[in-house]
Amino acid sequence: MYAQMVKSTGNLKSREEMSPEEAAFQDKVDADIKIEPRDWMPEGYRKTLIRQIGQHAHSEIVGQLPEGNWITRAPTLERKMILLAKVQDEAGHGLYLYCAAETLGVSRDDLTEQLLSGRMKYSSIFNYPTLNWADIGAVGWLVDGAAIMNQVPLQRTSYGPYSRAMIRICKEESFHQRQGYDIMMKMAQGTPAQKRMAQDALNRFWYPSLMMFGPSDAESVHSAQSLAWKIKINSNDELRQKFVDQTVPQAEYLGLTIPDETLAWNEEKGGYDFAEPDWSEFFQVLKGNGPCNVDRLTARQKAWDDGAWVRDGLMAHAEKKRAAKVAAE
Ligand code: FAQ
Repeated sequence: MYAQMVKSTGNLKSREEMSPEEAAFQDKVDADIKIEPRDWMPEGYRKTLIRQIGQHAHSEIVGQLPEGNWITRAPTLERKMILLAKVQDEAGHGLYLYCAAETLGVSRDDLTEQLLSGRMKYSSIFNYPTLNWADIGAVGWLVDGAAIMNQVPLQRTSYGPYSRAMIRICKEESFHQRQGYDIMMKMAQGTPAQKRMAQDALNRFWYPSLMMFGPSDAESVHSAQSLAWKIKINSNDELRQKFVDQTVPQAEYLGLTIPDETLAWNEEKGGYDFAEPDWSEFFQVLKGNGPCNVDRLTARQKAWDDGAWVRDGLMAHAEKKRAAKVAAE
């Protein structure tokens, strides 16, 4: 349905333009039959999946950095254990997703190289700093909240390995969102200074969280084709609207104010009217000019360089085993 409303509609092939393989592939997708690694698939489908799954994997890995920064500074032992578990989950999510991407014929090393050289993106949200403990609450509540809104439908995505990875990931994301909301609840019900910190974190993370869903449908380059292939199940604007509708009552319960004076319930559409984020800021962040882009990539480059001896050791061990096997034959 949304395929008609998004930017790239003009590039979609009609049935008549499809080759017999493409038409048979589209029939499978339309019938909700999962596409598996050995099945025939259009090259564009494979490339789009590598891009989306790879970027998603990078987001999980880079997404550990803003929170990892606060593990040593968590206010209590319990909060530290919870945050540690959450950040470890994110590493696991990255690994499931790299494995899903590898089934499409790309190696994890290649994906990492593309991230470090700036040829592949990761979610814009992780280029914003976490300045204090309330920000960790806001990340869990809003960033994981937005991530779940996007990822729950992706459990039904057409590519089998991606869909199965998302089912596992979504189970853990719900706990992540709860832990963030729990931090916000404690702070919002705390001292006036703590409540001010919670409001300030909401003020800073609200619009970057809305940007997580991607540009408006009118500007989304990939949506029409991705929706037709069921790589994406919902359009960017549709998910952004659902996120706002879900989050406003949660903010009200906390006694916090969404930083949007235009926010108003629209009876007719059955959802909130809300202000768009500053899209010029979004595109600047994508170009590498966000507050933390340089820090994030520097940290990932250092991790990659520091891990070189482990990779070299594993390769040497594999080579030794291979040579021993050949000698025994
Ligand atoms: N950031 O045509 P569209 C998490 C790019 S959750 C950066 O609409 P598409 C969990 C897009 O790549 C976050 N770039 O693109 C966690 C394209 O550029 P390209 C990760 C963005 O793919 C929580 C261009 O703009 N989740 O990590 C963004 O159809 C807490 C045009 O856009 C996923 O990746 C953005 N926000 O729709 C971890 C979910 N938005 O590639 C730690 C899976 C758009 O042509 C702590 N991905 N771009 O150069 C998706 O659902 C889609 O890829 C969208 C974008 C919806 C993100």
